[in-house]
Amino acid sequence: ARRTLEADAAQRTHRRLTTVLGAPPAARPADAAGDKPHRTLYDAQHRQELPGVKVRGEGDEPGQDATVNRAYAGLGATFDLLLKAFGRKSVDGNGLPLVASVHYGENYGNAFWDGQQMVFGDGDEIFRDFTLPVDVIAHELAHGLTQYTANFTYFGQPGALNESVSDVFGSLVKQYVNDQTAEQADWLIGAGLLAERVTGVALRSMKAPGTAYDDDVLGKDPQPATMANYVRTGRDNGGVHINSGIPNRAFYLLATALGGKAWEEAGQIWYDTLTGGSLEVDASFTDFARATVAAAHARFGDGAEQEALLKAWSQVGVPT
Ligand code: ASN
Ligand code: ZN
Repeated sequence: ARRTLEADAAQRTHRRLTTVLGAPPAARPADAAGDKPHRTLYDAQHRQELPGVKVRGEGDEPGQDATVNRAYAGLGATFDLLLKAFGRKSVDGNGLPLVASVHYGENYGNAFWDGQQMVFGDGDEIFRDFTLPVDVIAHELAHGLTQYTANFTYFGQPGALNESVSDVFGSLVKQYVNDQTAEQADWLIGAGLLAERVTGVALRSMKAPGTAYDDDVLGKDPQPATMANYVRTGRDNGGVHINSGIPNRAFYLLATALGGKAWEEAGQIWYDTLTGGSLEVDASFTDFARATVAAAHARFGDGAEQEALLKAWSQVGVPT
């Protein structure tokens, strides 16, 4: 926590200097200074045109639509974690307004970040409403965070890193909302999203990749837990939602080895890595792992963090 405060102080100093030097203010609404969220929710009314009809703006009271209210709260929770844990003002670090559309399409069984906003479907025969799990909301918003930082190319290993970063911050937001330690967390992504008829507990498990579901319709969770089982495929952009299991588990191993609130140390290391500017957009797992080691060293020095990190990457078979 001490080092977080130091980082905050450095950032404040930087901002002051920037102000003195007269950098032009970035374009954003006058009421969005960046330390408060600026959320706008739209109802796509089951069409596939974005954004749809505006149904809730920042500060508006909750309405009748629980989906809108969950999305609004989930965006707020993600914004809060970024600000309180990492001193970051919204996903771009500059108070970016957060936009989401719900009720997208008919029986739409997915959610996504389209490069500018979040989009949530109501689900189908396999998935329920995609706003139900807060980690899924945070996952989509974290694609925006990645876009504004490391910007990992959405294919193969950098694509799996892109997906994994969204799962990591998705899980951290859920743990933050529930005030859970790493030991208390379930490390599931999308718990409660699977329809009743599906045999499974979630979309993915960071703790035990490959065990989230095993179902007649959905098939078996295809995620590997280590490099030995890395999946080479052309599907899913080269398995971005599959091989993300490997860095996901590395994060879980680190966070539980360190104990306490996962965003304080493990999350800080991932955040520093993502925002550190040392990674190429086509980073491999090893590039990323080495960058986490450098980030941990810069923030925490030689110590338990460094040791636990090297062990975590070794356990999932990623060479550092
Ligand atoms: N829900 C998915 C995701 O955010 C959508 C996609 O495949 N890009 O990863
Ligand atoms: Zn994703």
